[in-house]
Amino acid sequence: MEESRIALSIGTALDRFIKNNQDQFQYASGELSQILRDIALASKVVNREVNKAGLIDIMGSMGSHNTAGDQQQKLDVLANIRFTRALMKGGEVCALISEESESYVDLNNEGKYVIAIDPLDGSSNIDVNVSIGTIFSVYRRKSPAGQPIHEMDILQKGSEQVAAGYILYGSSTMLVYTTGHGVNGFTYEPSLGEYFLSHPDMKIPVDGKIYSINEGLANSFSQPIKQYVQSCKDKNHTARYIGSLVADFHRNLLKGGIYLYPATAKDPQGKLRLMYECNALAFVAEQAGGKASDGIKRILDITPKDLHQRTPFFVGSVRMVEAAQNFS
Ligand code: AFP
Repeated sequence: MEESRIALSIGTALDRFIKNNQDQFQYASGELSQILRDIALASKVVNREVNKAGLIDIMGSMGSHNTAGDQQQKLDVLANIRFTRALMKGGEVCALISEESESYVDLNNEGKYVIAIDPLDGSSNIDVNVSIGTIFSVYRRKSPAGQPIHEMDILQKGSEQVAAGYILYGSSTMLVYTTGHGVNGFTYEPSLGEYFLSHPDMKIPVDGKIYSINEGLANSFSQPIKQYVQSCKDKNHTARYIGSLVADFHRNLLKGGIYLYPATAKDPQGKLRLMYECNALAFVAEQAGGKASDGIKRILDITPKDLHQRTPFFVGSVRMVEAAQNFS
């Protein structure tokens, strides 16, 4: 009886974990905890819809483009609505930056936190049933509450994040986040509707054997990037590229590896967006003992000048990112 499935412990639910660890946070008033709960809740709704893609009319493109010029998929728009609503409800968040909106949204409230979010990254993979993700960063507002949002609240460096993470809608759905005290991963148990701690204190291997880069663009890589990729081949490393940043990042976090999106002829600043793609994953990577760089400097030290700014992005195992930098 003791060994039957029903007698086994189901582990620590996300809510309990957040509550138990609330004191680690410098401003432990419960607001950040509530934001994490809101993100988790919205992700469950998005997960439900993602799992139904193909059955109901939510696949395919809206026929419109977002600020980055990418075709908006129906699920992109749906995910944006879900996360925005969830984060607006409690009053903890005063401003939202999203891949799907040209400008930031000032919520005109007393909230102390600013969120940057890519509600559904890798969305061109939706229609072909490949993993996609949500990426989020949480910052503390700098200007006094109750006034209109100021540029200094929005254009903060990644090093000023107070929390960040991602949700991976993959073979299982996972929420991985950090509040600057290590990285913890939670797996969604759909029959209970809860996330449970499955990957406590995640650490990325110091070195790895996986390199993830869109080699179809190799003709337009700089010479140093070409040389680095060649060095990976010379070492018989494994090439893995899903084209969904969260999925590629997550695999490398678990197994050790590097993800690179360098400058290309089409995207001379790189393709990925600093504020709602790179910063969050850079924070998670560093908290897991890894490294994130634009090829020269630390991602978290870049002062953004624009909401939708792009940057070259090298992230993953310390030794691999350092080796790639040495070629740059
Ligand atoms: P989409 O959201 O337009 O699919 O872009 C995904 C993404 O931002 C990131 O998740 C991928 O790693 C990267 O772009 C893939 O870009 P390439 O198709 O140029 O390799």
